[in-house]
This record gives sequence, structure tokens and C-alpha cells, in this order.
Amino acid sequence: MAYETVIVETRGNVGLITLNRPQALNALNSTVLKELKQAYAAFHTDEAVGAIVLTGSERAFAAGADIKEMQPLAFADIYKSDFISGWDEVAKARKPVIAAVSGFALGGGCELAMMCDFIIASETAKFGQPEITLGVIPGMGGSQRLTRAVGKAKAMDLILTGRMMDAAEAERSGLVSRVVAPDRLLDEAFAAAEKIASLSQPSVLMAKEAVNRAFETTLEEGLRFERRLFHSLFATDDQKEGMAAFVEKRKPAFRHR
Ligand code: CO8
Repeated sequence: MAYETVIVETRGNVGLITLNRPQALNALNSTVLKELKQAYAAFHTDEAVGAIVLTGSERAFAAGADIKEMQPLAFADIYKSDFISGWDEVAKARKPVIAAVSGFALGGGCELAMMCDFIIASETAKFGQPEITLGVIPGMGGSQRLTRAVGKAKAMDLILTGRMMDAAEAERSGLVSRVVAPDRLLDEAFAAAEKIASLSQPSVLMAKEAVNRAFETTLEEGLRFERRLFHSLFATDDQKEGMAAFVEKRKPAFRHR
């Protein structure tokens, strides 16, 4: 498939999507959304792909929603079209997605990174929700996902002032899982994605569902959900294989079923 704003590749069992609008620091417009959804859908139907890495350029993961595209819009336009709602589909990707962030991850860019399952950042990464400086507020989940990720104090600080935080502060705050040297970013993200792709896909998908459920329900319901998923994995061949391989001191050969 020909893409205009993203580069889509498969490397072994890992799908790689690179945002590619260098002239606009990878600002997210309607074409990016359409193409990201297409790329995710293609990876989801490709049984060989076990995990996805989403990245940008060295200078910018994405500097936000495309301000030039939004500037002429009126309330009635964006309300009637339920502007932004299409991004929910991106956030609901079933296979694990790792964001590999270098440079600016601002506004919708930060929100897109937070839609991924975890973020690996280069030392050069800068995160922020500067929408307030444009007379609006985060619209792709920033006020909700950032607050869940870093807590109220830091989220308020960032969202009310519009300031950026560097990679070290983002790691201290719990927004990113690892910070690496710029030239290690893709290798590190790939190594993590390859590891995930080598594991039993049903257990990977259920692990992701279980962690995500923690954000949506009570502890008691979440624990029950986790336990039921755990029980159900004993119906898979891969549970038999994984445990037999441990006992027999050999590597498991998962068949993803
Ligand atoms: N939208 C459109 N174009 C952009 C954007 C953007 N978000 N960010 C940068 N660009 C363009 C610039 O206009 C410039 O283009 P040109 O060369 O044609 O003038 C080019 O990218 C390079 O940018 P700069 O010259 O500004 O580069 P600097 O290194 O001087 O500055 C910054 C880099 C600090 C990142 C600066 O570009 C900046 O502040 N960008 C805007 C950041 C921002 O406010 N982001 C939030 C946008 S609002 C948002 O994300 C709402 C999300 C909810 C809606 C989601 C719907 C999809």
C-alpha cells in the first residue's frame, strides 16, 4: 500500500511505522490518522507480526495536531464531525505498540505516544501539552492519560503552563519506561518489540488487556478479570508448551494458539 505521511515496514516479527511529515515536524493531520489506522489494521491481520514500534524523526516524534489544518475550523464543523474521535481506534490497537520517541512529542504527539503501551525515549525527547498556549486544551486524551500516568500535580503543571519536560523528568514522573542515548533508541525499541513478538500471542494480548483494565475498573473487578484471563490461558497449547519447556530446561516453541 502506498502511504504519504508514514513509512510502514515489517522487520521479522515486528511492524515499524515511522511518521514522515518532516516539513511540519510530523504534525498529525487527517491523512496521518487515516494512514495510521490502515497501517495498524494491516499489522493486525498479519499473523506474523507480534508487536509494533511507532516512531518519528530524530527532531520530532510529532509536534502536535496540525495547527494549520485546525485553524479555520468552527465549532459546528468539529462538533458535527466529532473531530478527534477517529483517534480512539488508534488507541485501541490490540497488538502491543511501543512508542520510540526522539525530539518533540507535544500536544497530540504526546497524546499519540501515550496511546501506545509504553514509551521508550531518547535523551533528546521533550514532552508537553502546549494546547493552552493556543487557546484550547488537550483533545486527544492528554488531560486523562497524562494525569493517570504522572499524577495530578505534574499533569496540572504541564497542562496549565504548556511547558515542556525533558526525558529525565518524564522518566522520573513515570511517563516513559526507559531513556536511552539517541543512537540506541530504535535498537532498544526493536529489542523490546522482538522479545514481545517471540512470546505467546494470546498471553501477550491478554496481559495488555489486563493492565489496561486497571485504568477502567475497581480493584476487585480488575482482580477478577485478571484471574479469569489467567484461568483461560490454561486452555492454550502455549501454556502447555511454555511450562513443559521450563521443566525440560529448553526454549519454548510457541505456536500462538
Ligand atoms: N502544526 C502544524 N505545523 C507545525 C506544527 C504543528 N503542530 N509544529 C511545527 N510545525 C511546522 C512549523 O509551522 C514550521 O513550518 P514552516 O517551516 O512552514 O514555518 C515547521 O513545522 C518547523 O517548525 P518551527 O520552525 O516552529 O521549528 P522550531 O524548532 O522553531 O520549533 C516547536 C519547534 C517548538 C515544536 C514549534 O514548532 C511549536 O511550538 N510547534 C507547535 C507545538 C504545539 O503547539 N502543539 C500542539 C498543537 S494542538 C494539539 O496538538 C491538539 C491535539 C488535539 C487535537 C488532535 C486532532 C488531530
